Amino acid sequence: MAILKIYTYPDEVLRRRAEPVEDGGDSAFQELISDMVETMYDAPGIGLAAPQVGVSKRLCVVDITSGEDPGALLVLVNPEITETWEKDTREEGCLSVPGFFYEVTRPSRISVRFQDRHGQPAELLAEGLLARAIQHEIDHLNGVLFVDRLGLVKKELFKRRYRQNLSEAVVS
Ligand code: GNR
Ligand code: NI
Repeated sequence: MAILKIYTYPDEVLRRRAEPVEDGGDSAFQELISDMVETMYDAPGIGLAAPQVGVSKRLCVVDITSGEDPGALLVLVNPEITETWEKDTREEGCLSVPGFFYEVTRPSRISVRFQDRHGQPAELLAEGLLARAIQHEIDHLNGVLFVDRLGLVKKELFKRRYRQNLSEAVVS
């Protein structure tokens, strides 16, 4: 097990469309999953997508209990949203955009089709924070960050603040 480096905005790996997983069964893949779970709990975060650790594959892990409930861990391989219902606006953050929190509007309930860590097909219905986290992670697999879902004015404000933040970090 290992804690992996989390890539941050504006790294290019966060912008790529990740490749479907075809080697689901092999041991290197199982090790990547374990390392991602450990990295998510260490961060701490409620989700982590493979591109955030520099791996451009369609894989993410989610646990909205941050490890409190051992049964709450989800490993989603090649996840796809098949249906959505209603909308909801809540604050989001991202381990790849540290220190920034903005309200994002997304569907409040979703149906997701995916494979588990052993390649078995599965489907789940999610709502609330779980639905939000899964959508945030699937966005990562498509090269989309939560700040891309802000309106133009807020997005420009974000970029300005982020640059300011980065340049301050260099001098101090
Ligand atoms: O830890 C995280 N919290 C969070 C809060 C609201 C909506 C989405 C998230 S996901 C985020 C971890 C992360 O960046 N996953 O990609
Ligand atoms: Ni994120």
